[in-house]
Amino acid sequence: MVRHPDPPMTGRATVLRRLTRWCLAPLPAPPVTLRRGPLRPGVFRSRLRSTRLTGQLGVALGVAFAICFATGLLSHLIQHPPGWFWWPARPVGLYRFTQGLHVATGLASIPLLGAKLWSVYPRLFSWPPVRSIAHAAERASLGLLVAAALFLLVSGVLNISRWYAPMPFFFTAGHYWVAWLAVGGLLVHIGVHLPAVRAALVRPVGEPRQDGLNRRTLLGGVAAASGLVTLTTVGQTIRPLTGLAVLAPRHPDVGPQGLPVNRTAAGAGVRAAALDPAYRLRVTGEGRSVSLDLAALNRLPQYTAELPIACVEGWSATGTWTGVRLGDLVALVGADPRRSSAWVESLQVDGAYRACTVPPEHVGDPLTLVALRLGGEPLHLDHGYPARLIAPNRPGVLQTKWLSRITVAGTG
Ligand SMILES: Nc1nc2c(c(=O)[nH]1)N[C@H]1C(S)=C(S)[C@@H](COP(=O)(O)O)O[C@H]1N2
Ligand SMILES: [Mo]
Repeated sequence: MVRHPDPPMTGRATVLRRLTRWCLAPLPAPPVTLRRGPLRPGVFRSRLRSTRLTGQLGVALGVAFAICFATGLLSHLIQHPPGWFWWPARPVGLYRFTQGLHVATGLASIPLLGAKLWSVYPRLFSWPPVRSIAHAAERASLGLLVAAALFLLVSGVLNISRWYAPMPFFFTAGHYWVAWLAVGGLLVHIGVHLPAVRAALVRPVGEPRQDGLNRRTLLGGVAAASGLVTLTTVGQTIRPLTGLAVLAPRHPDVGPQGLPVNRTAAGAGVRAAALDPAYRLRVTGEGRSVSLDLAALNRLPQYTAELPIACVEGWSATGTWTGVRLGDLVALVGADPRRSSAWVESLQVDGAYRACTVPPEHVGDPLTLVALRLGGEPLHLDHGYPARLIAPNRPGVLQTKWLSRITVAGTG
């Protein structure tokens, strides 16, 4: 009898089955003489640790990370908008809220992550260290998740403290890409552990009370720590809590004209150009161009708006800004503000925040100003004298100071 070869599907299925079996096959146990120190049996005795505790901390941490990731991704999209993305100019303080939430949930995650790692770290020393290839892969992905989560929290804290020396990479790019690694690792982690966590979260009937009480005390302590971190930092964006913000690196009312300064004129190397009597703001449209000195800017209709500076670093503060509507300048060169975007450049020659694009929603918004005054006085040199951009619902990095040129482009 002639034997036919297996049809291709069956062949592939066999390979898959073999691969799965190979991945799950128990590996030979390492020699018992290696079982020393924390690898000895019964070293970790705390009765506080349980799947239930780990699960509850995991749920809290998962929620905090999800909010942190969503708000961080939003901030990234606003700063680097792909074609499909759209961000409105109203409500005025929406970005202030989402970015405040990003930094607050990140900070509140620190005690949660600490407690969660404490609750599971004995598993690092489980015996045998790897049971199978699949087990090794799961441990590796968990290692990646823990490393990514620690990286995000540490780099985030360094960023809001404006301490860049320990970060030999561009903060925003590193923070952004590692967030994707963390999300991938988190999804794998949730997929692997969901059944066990779900079972442990449904309290088994007749669970001894005293254990539950201890666990609750611990959870209460962790919640209190997270709450305390939030309470002592969130005042950098919520004005009535400013007095409590002892851990916040920035205070929203400390700085020239009662407002913090992110980068000074000296730091940006623009002092001379900003103070030069020959200063002009050049507005260029398709085929038309105007050049305005400070007196000419002051002669245009002036408007006042209460708008926050909402820094990506989590601090924010409201100012009373007065100046010319960006839409009026765009109209001066014959363009329709509601159908134009503007490329706004600073006197600053280099640096990541020397220029930005203002999309039509913001160009056409009556609150988007080329501000000449703050709190009724001419802008302080460090707040962008002679003229700066201030627009509703935008990250601080997009509120360009020391404007030199506005290039208008129609959007059809
Ligand atoms: N030209 C220029 N504009 C800039 C910056 C900068 O570095 N260069 N920093 C931005 C950032 S990150 C913030 S938060 C705001 C802060 O404005 P303020 O210093 O007036 O508070 O300015 C923005 N405008
Ligand atoms: Mo900022």
